[in-house]
Amino acid sequence: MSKANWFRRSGLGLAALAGLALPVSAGTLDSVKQRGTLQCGVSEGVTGFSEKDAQGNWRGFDVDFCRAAAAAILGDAGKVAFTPLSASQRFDALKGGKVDLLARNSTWTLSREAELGLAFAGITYHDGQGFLAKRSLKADTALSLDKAKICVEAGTTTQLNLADFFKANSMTYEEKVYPNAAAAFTAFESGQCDVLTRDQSALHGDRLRLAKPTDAIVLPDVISKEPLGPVVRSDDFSWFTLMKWVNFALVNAEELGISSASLDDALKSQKPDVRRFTGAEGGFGQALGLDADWAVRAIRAGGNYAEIYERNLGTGSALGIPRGLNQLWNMGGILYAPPLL
Ligand SMILES: N[C@@H](CCC(=O)N[C@@H](CS)C(=O)NCC(=O)O)C(=O)O
Repeated sequence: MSKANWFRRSGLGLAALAGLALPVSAGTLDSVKQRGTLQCGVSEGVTGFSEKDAQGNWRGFDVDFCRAAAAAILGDAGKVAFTPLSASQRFDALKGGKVDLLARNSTWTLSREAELGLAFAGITYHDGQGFLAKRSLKADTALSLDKAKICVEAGTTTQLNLADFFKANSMTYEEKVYPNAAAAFTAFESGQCDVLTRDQSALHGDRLRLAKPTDAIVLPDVISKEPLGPVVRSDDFSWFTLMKWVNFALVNAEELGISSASLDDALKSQKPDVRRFTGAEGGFGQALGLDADWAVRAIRAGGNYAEIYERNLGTGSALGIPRGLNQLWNMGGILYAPPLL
């Protein structure tokens, strides 16, 4: 891959290319414990995933992952410092040690692991890229977007997939690139482009934010796989293991029927898998460098996967996105967590 192309694919900034973003060595768990705060990188505002509410509190699906991790490690879901990061800033910030964890609607790709030295701690949301089109364009599928003006954010898989899709379908488009999602949205709203392209989950929120939501439609096509998940540096394997198991604990809790409402019953349960989850058996907390009840604390923070999903993205939210692929593997979806064994 040419240097320019590598740069483009990686989304890395100049600081990292110049070697200024020095790798941070192992020991993330100890640093977090000493500091007493988990530093979590989130988006600058993606409805349902991470955004500040009217009171200035961070809310969302990614935010709740950070809180579950802080509760598992520090025993307090409030001990998180959130750093909003644009798409182009996010991996430099993680590599440079500005954050311990990135939970920022980031897609797991080969280049981000092999070229940037990062590791995805599993998948928390199976997404895909879509298009929000002005109704006046009269497009009913992505294949009718030939020659359209399309707004997109820099430093994203979105920009790369857009190019691939038009090339593969022998179509052309006029690309309008913006440094962050807010600028891309404003440009779309003010008519600088006919189409806005983003992960489908975020497009539904964008449409609702338009002055007249009925002026635009989310096209049915999904043109990519966007497996979103938490990201860490690849030089700290214990931290990577811990973040993976926070993710798996949230999913396993749903599968085991352990929710924030039923935690107290779970603590009395005689079922072996539930006892391992609560730390009554197994000693897995210690193996992770945590207390025995780490997983219980993660659930107490904001519930299991289903509770986090429904509150932020599903039935309990304005977005109302059906679980779809993000349903458990034994309920018709593809969400599958290895067992706590
Ligand atoms: N999942 C894709 C796209 C993620 C992304 O950053 N999308 C933009 C919109 S295309 C966004 O949500 N930006 C929010 C922000 O800039 O804070 C990736 O990892 O590259």
